[in-house]
Amino acid sequence: TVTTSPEALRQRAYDALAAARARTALLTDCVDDGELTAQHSPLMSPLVWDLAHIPNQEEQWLLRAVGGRAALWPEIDPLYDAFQHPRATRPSLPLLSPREARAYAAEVRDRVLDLLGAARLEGDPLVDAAFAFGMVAQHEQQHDETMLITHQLRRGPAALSAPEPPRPADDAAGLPAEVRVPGGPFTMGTSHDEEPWALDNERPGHVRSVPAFFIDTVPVTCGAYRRFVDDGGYRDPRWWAPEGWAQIRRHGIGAPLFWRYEGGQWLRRRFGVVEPVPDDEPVLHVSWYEADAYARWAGRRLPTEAEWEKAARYDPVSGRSRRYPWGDAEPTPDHANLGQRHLRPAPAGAYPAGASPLGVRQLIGDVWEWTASDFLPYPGFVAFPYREYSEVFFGPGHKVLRGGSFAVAPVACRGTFRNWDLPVRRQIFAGFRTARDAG
Ligand code: AVJ
Ligand code: FE
Repeated sequence: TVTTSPEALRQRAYDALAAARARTALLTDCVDDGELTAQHSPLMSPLVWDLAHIPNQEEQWLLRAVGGRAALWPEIDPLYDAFQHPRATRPSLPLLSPREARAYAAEVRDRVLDLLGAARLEGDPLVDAAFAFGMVAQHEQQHDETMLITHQLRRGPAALSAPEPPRPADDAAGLPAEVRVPGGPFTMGTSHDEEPWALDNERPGHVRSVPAFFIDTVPVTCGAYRRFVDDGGYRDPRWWAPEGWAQIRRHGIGAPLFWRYEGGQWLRRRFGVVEPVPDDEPVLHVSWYEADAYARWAGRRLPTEAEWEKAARYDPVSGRSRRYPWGDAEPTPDHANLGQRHLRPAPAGAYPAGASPLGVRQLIGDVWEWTASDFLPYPGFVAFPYREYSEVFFGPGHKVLRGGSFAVAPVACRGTFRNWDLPVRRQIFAGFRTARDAG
């Protein structure tokens, strides 16, 4: 089911690298140098940090690790090591200027394309099926999503624009609120044979069993979430995990990030524009604690990570797990809202062609979905190619998110893809859906 000819893989790698670079340019050419070097929020790096971190990682993994070349500019490595400098302190580092960062990125990319043209794409796990090239394209796209979060946090007039997402499907109003997923085993995770560019934490594939459960057909909408807010949900400790209650009290939180109540209605700020909160759109910018509290208020719970993946991939007819809810084919604009094609989630009930075999919608794209689960390794996990991608984050401190937002590129999104973050995090493009036991 997956492309395997070396020429097709080489082309796929070229295309993935080019798409990532075009998006990086889109995100950074629309603002001036002052905006690139400013810190728009202590939660984020200045954009110019990402602009040079991207080629620095590309140089380390492709030119040095795969190509065996010497470092182009070894003294800058520590500046762009995410573990050495927290985001809040990055503006005070002697970073490359926007012009230097762009020149560095172009020089690295020129050499990478020469390397890709000449590399034998087999024999070593780093180059097998162009893995390292795919990993680097995914890395750039992940930082593009991070830069889009910085755009959302930035004050001032909009710098980006995009067409509106599709309307809900004709049958959306008649969809059942929830779907029953049968109990029993299914295959969770994947392998490099099935998914050549899967990252280490998605592997290995293994059998999991989950009891039967019900899961929401679509993500929780702003309209549903507003009822929780209006019902006093943020003032009642019954719904909240103790640490979540402490966070909302400490910071005076009473609604999703970017929402405000004004003139008798809920408004939100979205990429520099203030607009009424749209009732039919999946809710965004809630922490894990807010998602958990809403679910408890609604008499439900968050799905576990295994439940989410079974709902997304399990085909009850064949018994096998698909690459995506709709099948094994790569995402098209008919399947899912991905790649920053739109600057918002599509309304609940859109993308009927992207539904899972059991009829669950919008699992891929629109909003990252918080799950109940801690970020943990699968049985047999092996860190590859570096511990700092996944392994150092395993543990109860991070919760898993699944499915990908409108800001995730197709290359960094699939039924097995795992994201994670702190349960207090709100600026990411995260929402959720709820579940309940069927028994
Ligand atoms: C997987 C999205 C949590 O952005 O912190 C980027 C991805 N890792 N550079 C992050 C990543 C190294 C990572 N997440
Ligand atoms: Fe990075």
